[in-house]
Amino acid sequence: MYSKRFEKETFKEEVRNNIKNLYRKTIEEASGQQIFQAVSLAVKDTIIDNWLATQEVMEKEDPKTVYYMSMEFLMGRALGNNLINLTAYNEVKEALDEMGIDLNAVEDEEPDAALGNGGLGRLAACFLDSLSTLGYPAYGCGIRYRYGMFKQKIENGYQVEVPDNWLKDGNPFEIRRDEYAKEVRFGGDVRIEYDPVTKRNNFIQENYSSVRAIPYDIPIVGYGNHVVNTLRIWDAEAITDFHLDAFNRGDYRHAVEQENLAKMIVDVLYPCDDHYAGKELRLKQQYFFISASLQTLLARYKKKHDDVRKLYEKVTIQMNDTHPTLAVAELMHLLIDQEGLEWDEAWDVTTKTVAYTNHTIMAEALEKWPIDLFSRLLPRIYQIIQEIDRRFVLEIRAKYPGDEGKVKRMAILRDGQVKMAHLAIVAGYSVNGVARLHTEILKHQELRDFYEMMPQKFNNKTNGITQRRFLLHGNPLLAEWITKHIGSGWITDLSEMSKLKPLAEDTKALAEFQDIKYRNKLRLAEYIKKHNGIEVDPRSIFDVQVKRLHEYKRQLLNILHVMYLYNKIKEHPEMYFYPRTFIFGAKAAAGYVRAKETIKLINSVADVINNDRSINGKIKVVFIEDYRVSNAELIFAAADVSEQISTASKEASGTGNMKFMLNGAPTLGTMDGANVEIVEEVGIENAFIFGLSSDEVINFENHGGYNPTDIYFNDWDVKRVVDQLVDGTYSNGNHEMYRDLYDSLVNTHGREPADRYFILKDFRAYAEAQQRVEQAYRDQEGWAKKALLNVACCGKFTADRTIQEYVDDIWHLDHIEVDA
Ligand code: Z2T
Repeated sequence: MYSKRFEKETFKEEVRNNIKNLYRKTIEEASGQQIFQAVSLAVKDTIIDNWLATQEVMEKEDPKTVYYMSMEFLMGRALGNNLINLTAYNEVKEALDEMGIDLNAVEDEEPDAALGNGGLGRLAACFLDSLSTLGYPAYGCGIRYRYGMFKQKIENGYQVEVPDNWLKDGNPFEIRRDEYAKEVRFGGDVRIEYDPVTKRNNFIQENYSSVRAIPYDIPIVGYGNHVVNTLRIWDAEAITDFHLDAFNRGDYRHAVEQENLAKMIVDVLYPCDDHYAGKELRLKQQYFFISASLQTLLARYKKKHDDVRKLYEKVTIQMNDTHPTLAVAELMHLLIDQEGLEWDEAWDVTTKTVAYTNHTIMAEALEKWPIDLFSRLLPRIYQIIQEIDRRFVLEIRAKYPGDEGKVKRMAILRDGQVKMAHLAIVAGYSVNGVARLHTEILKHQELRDFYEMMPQKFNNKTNGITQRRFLLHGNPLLAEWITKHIGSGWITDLSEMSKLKPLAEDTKALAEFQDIKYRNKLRLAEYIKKHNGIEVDPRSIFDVQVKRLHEYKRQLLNILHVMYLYNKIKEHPEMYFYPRTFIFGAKAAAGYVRAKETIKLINSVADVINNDRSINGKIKVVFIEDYRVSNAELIFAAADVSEQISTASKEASGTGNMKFMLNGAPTLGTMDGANVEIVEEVGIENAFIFGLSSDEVINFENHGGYNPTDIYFNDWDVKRVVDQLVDGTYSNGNHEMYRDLYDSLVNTHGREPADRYFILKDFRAYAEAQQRVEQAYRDQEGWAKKALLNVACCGKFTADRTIQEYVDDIWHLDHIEVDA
């Protein structure tokens, strides 16, 4: 429709035909899900034309391509986004209207593709959108989990995890590519065999188990440019034929084991955000998709080139955190054992091809695999890592003679573990953090030994988000208003938002802007009414914290402050107080007890406060069930205040913070992650900043922490809310329900200090910043101005800018153009 001209009647006919052929039904008889499938297939038809055209250009021009390796791609829904990027949203909406079909309702039939936990996975999705939109050749490589991120139900205030069977009705946008299947081998042993002809040792893996990796391709549509890149995610199937003949003829048990291995491997996404669980199955998942992806990448390269020593001229591999770091050793393995390169040649290629992005400094996220587990599962890969480590340790000793501390701190193999971050840094030609502050902390704290030894590798790439999904699609009212005032250039050049600045002095424009926020708040209020049964006042301040639940993100600080406000209102009913709706949305990792307790606490506080008629609805607390990409789009559009209150130094970047800014919600936050850069862009007077600095936090940490009991015993408001965790106020008299949260604030636990995340330390500063928010909000026009300036100054935070920096500084990709 878009490469061809959109033809409304043809499109309608296609939808009708799809329904007839797929379901033997008329439109009137078809279910919502069936209409979604039929519409999506009609849209896919057009996408495929562009996809083929892109493929043809790539074939002809042989451009340098990035392979973005990630265990997670948090894509959300595809239909609406594809229509937006095909610039056909409004036309299709109209066509469907004429058939009596509401496009919004059709979109709501699509399950989110939730193949990710949170920030890291969503970042990968935003990056793919920008790569296509900017016209850069790219593959996303990942896993086609049968079950994505769990669905969250709230039962009696507690989180209950429900399996996410997202493929139940089929995914209309994917294409299975049987012809590109690859075998992936696990376990067994390595036989070393001398070859007198080549005078080399050959390394032969034997007695292994294997699975067949089958790719599914998903189109990544660029905005208005006919470019369609590919997200390739791998499914696993048992190999039932040849393997049994080769080594284990008639070994039924082995055949069953392989069948199970295949089923298990892609079964489910590990729901741990920022946390390393050390599970063997996770390592299998990592090797599975890395091996399959690298085999394909190499095969594709060899179709056009006969010298693999120059791989890096056409290919770059970006590793999204350490999860894909096996790519280093697998590439070495393929180059040496399959392509016949010498070690030094293979190392030269590998270290010019792979690059690494770090996403956290949290120690509990570091991947450190036990050597026994690792070497059993991946015997050849382990040998290669041993050799990489041996040579690296020699280098350390050459550079720092006599300094065994360096070896101890930097070796890849140490204390019976394989340290994946060290491997990624040693092999990577680039190491980047995801916000300026984060990169500085990496260079001068967490990774300082590596930075000292190889400073040229280190660089920063501040994260970004796609305005196509999070404004153009998620907030159509604001998108249209912006376009009315400054044109549509912002859709592909977010720096154009600065043209909105003069409107901050235009009373009429400010009133329109505010009215749009109000209508978006009404839309969210309806959603809340429908899903929570809670009435919220769209005139109240919508104060929102949505992100994964984590102690360092300090949802506990937020809810303790709500408890504190409630105490104040109860004590001083006459107190002037601007009505607030505190909105939370968060999934907790299934095994993270304190995080789950915090969810229960938020819901209990909500129950008590929302049902207390005496406070006249001045405070409402809402916990939105199953926070995910699709409802996030509604939430950002409706937010007045963006809560970004992590303990300074702990949040590598944050990306939700940018989505709020894009939708005109000022930040209430600490000087952490990308908040620092947000404040720099918008001006401190248009944000609400509080709390310890990262230097102060790190300083406390390096000197044994701080003592929260001083605060607890001296600040009576603080003591009161902390005590309310164990006095039954929010637990129907049960004193034990929140004991663990109470303890985490005031007692040490073994090596864990009391109030590790400085919640009590920052409490007063936070409460005071919240006061400033209220003061500012009372001045409606002043607030509108701040909110509008947030939109006007958000240009830096587009993923388009981030991707262009990756291209300029790291990837050096060729640009492609695809004609209609
Ligand atoms: C994740 O979402 C993030 C970091 C991780 O470290 C793992 C996961 Cl699943 C291993 C987040 C960061 O917490 C967040 O600050 C950042 O904005 C995001 O990655 C994208 O870089």
